[in-house]
Amino acid sequence: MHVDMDAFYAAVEVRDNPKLVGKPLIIGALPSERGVVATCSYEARKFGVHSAMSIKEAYRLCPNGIYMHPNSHKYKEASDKIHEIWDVYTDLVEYVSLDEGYLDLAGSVNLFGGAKKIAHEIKERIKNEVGLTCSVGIGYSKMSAKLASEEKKPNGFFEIPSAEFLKNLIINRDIRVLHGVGKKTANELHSFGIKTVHDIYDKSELVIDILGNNGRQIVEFAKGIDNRKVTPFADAKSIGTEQTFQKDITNFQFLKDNLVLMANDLSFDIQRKGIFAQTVTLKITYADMKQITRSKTGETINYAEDIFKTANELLNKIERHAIRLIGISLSNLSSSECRQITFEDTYKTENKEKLNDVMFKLKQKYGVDSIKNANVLDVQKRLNKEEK
Ligand code: DCP
Ligand code: MG
Repeated sequence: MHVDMDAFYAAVEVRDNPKLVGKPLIIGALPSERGVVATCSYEARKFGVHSAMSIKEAYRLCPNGIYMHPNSHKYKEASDKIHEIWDVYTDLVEYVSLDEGYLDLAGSVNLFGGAKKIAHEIKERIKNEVGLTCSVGIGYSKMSAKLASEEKKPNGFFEIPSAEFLKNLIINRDIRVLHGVGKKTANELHSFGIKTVHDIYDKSELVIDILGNNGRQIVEFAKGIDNRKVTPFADAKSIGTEQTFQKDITNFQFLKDNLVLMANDLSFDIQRKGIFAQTVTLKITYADMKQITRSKTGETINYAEDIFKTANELLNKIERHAIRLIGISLSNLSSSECRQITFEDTYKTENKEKLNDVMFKLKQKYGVDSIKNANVLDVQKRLNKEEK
């Protein structure tokens, strides 16, 4: 099963403010600021606004829309509740993002009276308990389930029971419908006259000639063959967060302060999922749009201070020009800790662990803002002042 929330960030805002119901709502930044559209309500989509478009372009298309900054804490909170509902039905859940996931129901489907029943129960519970709508797809594979959930969006339900059914459904569609065919691959294939899934059947040898192994995969997907397993979160490749600034930043203390907060958020995020990261990557976009990433791989970590320490080391090594965006991502994720603790460290480590544990539990129970380290408070104060 694939579940995907409808217009997720926008839907949370509409839920919390009835004045927004039925309005074109754009989440990302205000029209006077720079930034990109994170998402928008279906009403705004009618004007051609979509995710990842610049706010400037969105404003040109939809000048009467309502523009808002994202409230990430709120979305995370909603997402947690949604994930908890999924977890009732199976422990094989692959959380793709805050609002999207795959559920392998093979082992539990009979227990709950069938996949269709589970789908409707999940929709109902998310509506009643979280106040949001989602689209649910049932399939015989990951790709078919995902396509099924997209088929009747928003508030949809659809089932693709077999490869035969899938093939009939997509045969005349653009190749972009296939998993693994992004913009770049699509353009390349288009230039050889391969536009629809049908063209892939006709010219499968050519697809393989052009794209090699990747082409072989795409031909399989076109035939409805997809043996990918639902892999629970620890197998996800990376988890990250980033921040685009309203003005270009040359003040490195300001950047460091932002890293502290990001490390704090990421740490809570991965601890909640019970995972550790071995690689920390710093992503920077300079004012001239040049992008760089710098990574460091070491012991497995999940504490905010360890994430910050590595990110900060990486920041100290980069060229110092004006910066437009900064981000941290964590990868090489695993569900078990693996690090060397020296004998002298043990006492210190134990205390650190106890403190972390208590703080983590408080945050889980009362929200991420319920308890903070003094350094995080300091940073927040400094950043608030800076913004004023
Ligand atoms: N998101 C983002 N930037 C993007 C794409 C998405 O910040 N480029 C965020 C905002 C979305 C959320 O992730 O609300 C989920 O992404 P989806 O692609 O599932 O889009 P929506 O849930 O908003 O809409 P849909 O109903 O099409 O699923
Ligand atoms: Mg969605």
